[in-house]
Amino acid sequence: MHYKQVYLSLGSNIGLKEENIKRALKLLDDDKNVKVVHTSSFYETKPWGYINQPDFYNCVSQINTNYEPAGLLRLIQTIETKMGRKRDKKWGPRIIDIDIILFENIILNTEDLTIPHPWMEKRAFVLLPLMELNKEIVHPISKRGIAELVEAVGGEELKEIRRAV
Ligand code: PH2
Ligand code: MG
Ligand code: MG
Repeated sequence: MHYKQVYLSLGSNIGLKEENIKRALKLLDDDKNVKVVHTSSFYETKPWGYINQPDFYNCVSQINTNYEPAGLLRLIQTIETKMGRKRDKKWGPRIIDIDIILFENIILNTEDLTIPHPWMEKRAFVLLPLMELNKEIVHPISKRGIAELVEAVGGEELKEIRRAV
């Protein structure tokens, strides 16, 4: 089996946020083609993009998988639906959101999937947990290192995010 290394961002801002993320990680790991290898701390974060909604819990997990990107996306959508996620307002509140951030070093642009995740370089709630997991990460397109990306999102964003206890 050839396992590929993938980073996922998980987020929840409805109901029991921490439990929701843990359940999603369990459902991912239950799939025989996915192994959840490392998970960052959980962070409590201010809503980004559409700000009139509850705070989020966010984390990043590194998984090994032998799915191709489209197959992994299908699994993610099945899990999101099973957990009660509605196909909802863009950037609005959600029970669970699982996004593919990096998939090996591939660059992919299809109708349903853009890898690396198109907003990853702007989002402290993705970059900080990602750096916690691996300080060697380099963005496959911009070639910028993770520490440089964290620095670039700046102080204000980083102030809004703190480790959940
Ligand atoms: N997800 C969004 C929009 N805004 N803000 C935070 N803090 N965390 C998220 O996971 C998030 C968001 C759309 O997926
Ligand atoms: Mg998503
Ligand atoms: Mg998202």
